[in-house]
Amino acid sequence: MQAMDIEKVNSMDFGEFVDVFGNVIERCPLIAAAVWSQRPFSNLEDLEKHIFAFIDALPQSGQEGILRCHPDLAGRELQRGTLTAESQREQRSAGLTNLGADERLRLAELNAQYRARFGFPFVLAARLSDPAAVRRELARRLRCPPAQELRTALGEVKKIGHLRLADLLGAHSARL
Ligand code: 2AL
Repeated sequence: MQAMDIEKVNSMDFGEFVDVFGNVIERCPLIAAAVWSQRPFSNLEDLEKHIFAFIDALPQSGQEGILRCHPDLAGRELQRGTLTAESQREQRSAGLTNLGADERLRLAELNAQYRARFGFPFVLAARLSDPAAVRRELARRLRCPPAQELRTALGEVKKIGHLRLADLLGAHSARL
């Protein structure tokens, strides 16, 4: 999709806005739906601020729900080809789409341990990572206290959302 400016965003009706921004937070179009009523936005950062404030204001169950909407890294959905377009691109750029069978199995084991310990999937901004770093972070975060881990994971959700928004709004454009 072509990069767009903030005037264009502010002129979108509800349906268009949710179509365009519904996956800024993976599989959570409700967030875009809620934030639409807070327009006009002054710029990309302002739109992002409203999205993040919505996440921060959720009860813990809602925040965990957001994490649970994320597919595993190098998991079954990648194998089956059922990832969202954004997730597919991120996992590919992290080198997770062409792992060897051993490495995939090792990650699946760590992902399963993580999910068993915290009750939600391991989330990390894949575009800023690579297979070795994913494995290292998974092993490290497995040992973190649950309250801290929830905060870390939501921070990663925001990094993913930031990069997705930047793609949509052309953050490098002179207009912004
Ligand atoms: C993801 C994903 O789908 N994209 C990304 O950057 N991270 N999933 C995850 N479990 O971390």
